[in-house]
Amino acid sequence: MQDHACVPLMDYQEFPPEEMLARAQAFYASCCRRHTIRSFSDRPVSQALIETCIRSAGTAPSGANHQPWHFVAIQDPSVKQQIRQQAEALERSFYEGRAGEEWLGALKPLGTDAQKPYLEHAPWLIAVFSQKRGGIHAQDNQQNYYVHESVGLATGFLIQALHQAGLVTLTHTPKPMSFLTEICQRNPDNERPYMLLIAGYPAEDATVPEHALVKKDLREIATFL
Ligand code: IYR
Repeated sequence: MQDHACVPLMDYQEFPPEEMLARAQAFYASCCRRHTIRSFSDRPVSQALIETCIRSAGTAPSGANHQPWHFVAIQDPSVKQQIRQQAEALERSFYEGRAGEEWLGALKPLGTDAQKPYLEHAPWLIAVFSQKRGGIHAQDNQQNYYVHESVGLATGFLIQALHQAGLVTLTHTPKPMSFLTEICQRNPDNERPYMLLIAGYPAEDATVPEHALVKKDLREIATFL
């Protein structure tokens, strides 16, 4: 018995089976062309484009549809400069020992270090925040559920939306990220920084580490019963 309000599913699109496989293959091919980039051009990107990609992120499934996320999209050079300063200070202590040998060893093939010039060069930084309390309306104050899973899904949607639009991204997680709460002026009692995405065009000499091209085979990531 359904005692909740519903509307008929009106926008589902069915495709013929051959077309389905071709569409899945085309999407997979596009996913294969997505690379995490650490060298960005300073070419501007319109706010309208970023807004549309964030709208896509906002369609992600979430616990009780509470949409427990907030995106702060930053193009202001002085805010980007503050973020770079704080992130690089944290990263210096990370690379100078806090990370430990095993972690530093795992990062070696990526060639990362404490220098994060892209935090100023890239046209957009998008700080993703998770919310402990909320609801389907922004002003609600109910418990949120599966917050980490929900925000992870929305962030994945955002990365894919930016890629499909023709931009490149870097997922950056300085540790701890609490400085983002202050710089972005978010409420620390309810919101936690989840991730910082850098978005823009790649620099002309952008590279992809060979290490990042190694993807597990289907048989290693999936089991069919
Ligand atoms: N946050 C650091 C270190 C780092 C950690 C992981 I795990 C990576 O996949 C990449 C980098 C940095 O941004 O350099």
